[in-house]
Order: sequence, then structure tokens, then C-alpha cells
Amino acid sequence: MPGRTLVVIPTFNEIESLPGVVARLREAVPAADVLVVDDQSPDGTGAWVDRRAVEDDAVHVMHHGSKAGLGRAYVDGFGWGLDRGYEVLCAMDADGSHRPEQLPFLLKAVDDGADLAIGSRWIRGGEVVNWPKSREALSRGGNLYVAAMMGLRVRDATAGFRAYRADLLRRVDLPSVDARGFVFQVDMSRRTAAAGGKIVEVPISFVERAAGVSKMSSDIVVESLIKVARWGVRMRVDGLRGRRRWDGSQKG
Ligand SMILES: Nc1nc2c(ncn2[C@@H]2O[C@H](COP(=O)(O)OP(=O)(O)OP(=O)(O)O)[C@@H](O)[C@H]2O)c(=O)[nH]1
Ligand SMILES: [Mg+2]
Repeated sequence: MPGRTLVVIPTFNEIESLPGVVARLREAVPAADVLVVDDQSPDGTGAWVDRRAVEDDAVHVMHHGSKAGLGRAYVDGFGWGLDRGYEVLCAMDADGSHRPEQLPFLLKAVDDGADLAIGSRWIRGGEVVNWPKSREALSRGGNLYVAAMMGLRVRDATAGFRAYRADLLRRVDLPSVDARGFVFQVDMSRRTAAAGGKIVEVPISFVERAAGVSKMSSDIVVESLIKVARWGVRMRVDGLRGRRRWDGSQKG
């Protein structure tokens, strides 16, 4: 393993999926600690993690006061890990879409020099299992949109299965991130590129959730379209003004 590792798992109503995911993760990467960031899930997900954390020193929990979005969960979870000296911070969904057994591939990429390893569906060897065509179209279309608007050379910039080097996270000014929904992943991809971080995509097999309810909504898609367009325009304006890199620490 590339160093002391923390896996941050954001949850909202994942009681049907989270216990199995945590068990598989502890088995697949026993040396990694786990932090679940729960937003007062009405289904008792947070209470389950409280009990699990008592049984297992490697499992930790953070409770938000209300539903604050995926981006907020990661900003706070990564901040918690940085304060405690973790050297690698990973992101993983609670719904089983990201296979814990594939986390070692991401950690290997970080070990080999990546600042950010992305578990990618859209490079050779990557795949989606049981995904409806409509979701595949949204993901592929979203990634084409991101590439066209921002010129990011990442095939799966919206992917949520990731491993970051702590040094990189310290350079991207996490507290200024205000992307609340799934566009958080795009924001982190562009901030990493802006900070000169090395991004490596690793093929993964992404599995459609077997239980629970999707949190994807039209609000989240609209937030993404607007923010990506704004970032793309800003990059170009900054480029015209002769700045070699746009400032990843700016708000918005
Ligand atoms: N803490 C927290 N976690 C969230 C929030 N919204 C989503 N999540 C979690 O983020 C992860 C990804 O959300 P999903 O609903 O699986 O989103 P998705 O993978 O794009 O969509 P589906 O898999 O199709 O449902 C899951 O672990 C969710 O429980 C939120 O507001 N707060
Ligand atoms: Mg999911």
C-alpha cells in the first residue's frame, strides 16, 4: 500500500448496501481505515455505522446535521483524514457500484506515482454491469460535455471511485469547493489538473446498485451543466489573458 490509507464513503439511506460494502472492503484492504459520512439517513444507516465503529477500530463515522450533498460529505471527510495524517484518501460509493476488491488497483496506481487514480468505466478494459442504456448515455454524454467544455484529458471525469495522494488534496484548496452534487467529481478532476497533479485512469467494472434508491436528480444534472460551462469559459478567459493555468482555488 502507498501509505496510511482512509476510504471515505458518503451515505444517504444505504442500509441495504453499506454493511456488505464495509465487510468486503475490510476483507479486500484490511490495512485501510474507513470513514462513513452520513447525512442523518432516515433509514438508520448512521446508527448502523455507530455500532460498527464500536466493534472495529478501523471504522469511523461522521454525522452531518442534515442532507448536505455528496461534495460536502467528501470535503468534510477528506478534511478529517488530512487532519489525522492519512497519506492516501479514497472515495467510494456505498451502493456496491464500486467493487472494494478493485480498490487495490487504484492504490497500486498511486504507489506507481499517480496523484489521483480514477476507477474508469470509459477506458479500454472498463465496463458497466446492468446499467440501463439511459444511465450509460447520461454518463457518456456528460463526459463528452466535460471534455468539450473544459478540455480535460480524462475519459471518466465524473467517476466516483478514486484514490488521492494527501499532498495533492492539500494543494487544491478543499474548503473553497462549493460543488455540492455529483459535479464535485468534475471539480476535483479540474483542480487536480490545474495543480499539476498526475491523473491515471484504471479500468474498473462498475455495477448498477442492487438495492436502495438513486440520489441522482434533475437538480444535480442542471448544477453540473451550469458549473462545467462556467469553468470552461473561465479557463478560456484566463488563457486569453495569458495565464498558463486557471486558478483551481477560485470559488464557483
Ligand atoms: N452523505 C451524503 N451522501 C450522499 C448524498 N447523496 C448521495 N450520497 C451517497 O453518494 C453515493 C453515490 O450516490 P448514488 O445515489 O449511488 O448515485 P449514483 O451512483 O450516481 O446513482 P445510482 O447508483 O444510479 O443510484 C452513495 O453512497 C450515496 O449514498 C448526500 O447528500 N449526502
Ligand atoms: Mg450509485
